Amino acid sequence: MLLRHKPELTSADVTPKSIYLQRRTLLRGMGLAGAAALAGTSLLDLLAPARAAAATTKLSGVIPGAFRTGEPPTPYNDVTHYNNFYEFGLDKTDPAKNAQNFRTSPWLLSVEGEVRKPRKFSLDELLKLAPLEERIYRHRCVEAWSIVVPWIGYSLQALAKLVEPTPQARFVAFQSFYDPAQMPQAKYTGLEFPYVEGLRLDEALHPLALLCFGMYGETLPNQDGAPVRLVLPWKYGFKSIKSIVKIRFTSSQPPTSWNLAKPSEYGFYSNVNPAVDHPRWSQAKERRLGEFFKRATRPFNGYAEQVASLYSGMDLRKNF
Ligand SMILES: Nc1nc2c(c(=O)[nH]1)N[C@H]1C(S)=C(S)[C@@H](COP(=O)(O)O)O[C@H]1N2
Ligand SMILES: [Mo]
Repeated sequence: MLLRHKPELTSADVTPKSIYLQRRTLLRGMGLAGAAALAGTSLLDLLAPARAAAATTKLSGVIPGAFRTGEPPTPYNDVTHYNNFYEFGLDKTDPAKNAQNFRTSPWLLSVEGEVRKPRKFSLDELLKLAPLEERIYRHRCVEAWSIVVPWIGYSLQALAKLVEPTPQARFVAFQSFYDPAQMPQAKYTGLEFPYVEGLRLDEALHPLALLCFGMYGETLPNQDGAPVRLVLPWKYGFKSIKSIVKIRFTSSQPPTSWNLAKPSEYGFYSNVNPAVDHPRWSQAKERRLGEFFKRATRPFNGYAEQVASLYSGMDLRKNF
């Protein structure tokens, strides 16, 4: 018998966090230079002290999804200790420290606005709404660093279908949780809170747009947007809003946090575009966390084949 179909394994099967961490401990004992060469990791990464992570749990029943870049995932420790989550501070190392005691349970996500069936979902309801897929996406921050992450979730489309958007729905607005008592660092960052984001309806319904609950086989660490966030791999990282409590379907274009803060630097669309520089730096190259040399940034972060048609006829210099 020919075994033509073979199941692809997910991170939960082969590379749970424990193995990432065990491997690091092992390598540390081998002598740094040799270990770094063997692992293909940067010396800086190995020299970093072992760092605590907020509690996460394994997600079960995760199936390999259709979108899986062949590139190797960025080490878990880098993805969880180099974050932007301004509610928990300005520095990349702040969220891992300051989000540890963030309370993410119970959690309610309200889906409302131009929909026939507005509804509040508990996290358990959300986790059962559609099969959980592992998708390995490239993720490119506007600050020119990038990561490759095995995310877990399903297309936002699945949730949208359930609430039945009305014909008036043309955009989708997203809002993060905000509690100044749990997030005392937020007020020093210069952004307004709660953090808000938005998409055109067709962008939100694109199969690549991921409603995300986990990564590397487990639930999201707090600093990465627990318990539920967006991941939009063709857009700059700030569009991928974390710790979402509200999704509102609207008839007009919603405000977005970075556009409110600096409209000359951050537009509504924010598609990854190496041809359009940020006013203060080039967007032509990026540094993958854990690597030394920069690599070229690709149009739509390498997802042009899937998403470019959403923007046909639009001037992407004007609509940045
Ligand atoms: N609520 C909220 N969501 C947010 C942010 C934030 O400050 N607050 N930062 C954004 C930015 S700028 C980036 S690059 C990504 C970072 O996601 P990561 O830390 O999981 O890599 O989250 C985005 N989502
Ligand atoms: Mo970012």
